[in-house]
Amino acid sequence: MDAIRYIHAADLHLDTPFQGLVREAAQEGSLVRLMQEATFTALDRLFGHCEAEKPDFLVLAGDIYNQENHSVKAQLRLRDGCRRLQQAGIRVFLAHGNHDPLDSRLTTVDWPENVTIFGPEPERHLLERQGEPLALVHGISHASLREGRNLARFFSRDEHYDCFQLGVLHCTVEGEHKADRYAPCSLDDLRASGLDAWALGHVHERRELCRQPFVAYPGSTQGLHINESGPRGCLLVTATPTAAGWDCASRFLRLGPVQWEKLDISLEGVSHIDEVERRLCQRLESLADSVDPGCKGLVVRLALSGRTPLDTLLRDNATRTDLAERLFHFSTGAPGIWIKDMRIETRPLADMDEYRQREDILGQSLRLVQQMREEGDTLQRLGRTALEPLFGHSRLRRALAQPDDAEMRELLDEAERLCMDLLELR
Ligand SMILES: [Mn+2]
Repeated sequence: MDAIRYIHAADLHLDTPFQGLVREAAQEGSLVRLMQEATFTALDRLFGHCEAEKPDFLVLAGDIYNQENHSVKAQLRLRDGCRRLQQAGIRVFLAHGNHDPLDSRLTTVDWPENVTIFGPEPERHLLERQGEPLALVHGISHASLREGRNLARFFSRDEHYDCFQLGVLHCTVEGEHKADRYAPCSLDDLRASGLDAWALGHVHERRELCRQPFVAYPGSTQGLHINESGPRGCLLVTATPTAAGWDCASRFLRLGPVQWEKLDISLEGVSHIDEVERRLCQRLESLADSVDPGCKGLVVRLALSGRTPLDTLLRDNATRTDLAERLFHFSTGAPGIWIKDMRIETRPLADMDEYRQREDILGQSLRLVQQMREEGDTLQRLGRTALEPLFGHSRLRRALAQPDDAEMRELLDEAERLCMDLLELR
């Protein structure tokens, strides 16, 4: 038996509008167009890689469309690409996920013959090479928006075929994403199927969960928000037969042209605003130098930290606007850099110990802050009381998530800075 090669992509979220971002970025036309087309550029690159690498087949493991009512644009662009692959003799296997379940409103698209769309019940499709079985591809689509079934348990190896067997599934492997329960399953469920490999979708971070069977999430093809940073793309998997089963190795291929990044910049001891500008420019330049040529745009969150006498100045909105304006020329570079926002997490240079010893209300407040920092219980007790009007409110309670420990600590830091700003006589 020969090696088998397939390209595995998932979570394409075609036609994601990036509305909020596009509204904010109104001043820079080319970046806006880049964003609006980003998920489609990723798709075109995916088909380009298929044509160049000539894998045996392509797998799309769910959340192909961003919305339930898949846009006509997205469907037709996908169909165009599948036609290209038909010309190249490449089969396409497509499963639907929680963002694009089967019961959602589908426009009638006449898919070319090389495309297989999995239905709501498990299916198996045989691929042959020169009349010999090459691979058996198992798959299923989410039937509805809230697919709560353990779909992995529907899969089992077909012993009639002595060939590579792959499962295609949009699911949450337990321990990966605690909060959501879309088609949950465990790694043991996947192993129990007896399949040689799994091409999964749903988790937007690229992750290899197991070597044998080979279980992987390729991650989103284009980062969708600031928490999906770094290059995004698909996996080119090569499965080689060995005495002990199939040995799989994957290679990452970048697809999305827009990359999200968070830059933490320390201003510890910096006392001149020129130096702030210099550091920001330097970091943005080295970020731009570090990315591969497939990155055409960077959307960046800047977080400024450290103890600096400029703390108060930096907290002034006008300062942030002025600094952002000074960085605007980066937007026309290659790649173009757009500053999404600037977070000020700096602290004043003051000698906090000295302040804490004062007998006035500022000293008392700062001592209390320190106590809350050291004793988690006090922070929880006093903090929860302070937040009670929000979380006790019948309607707000449903819209807000309770802050976790890290968020409570951030709130405490913020409160400390407010005390310094409001209670210190200047
Ligand atoms: Mn998704």
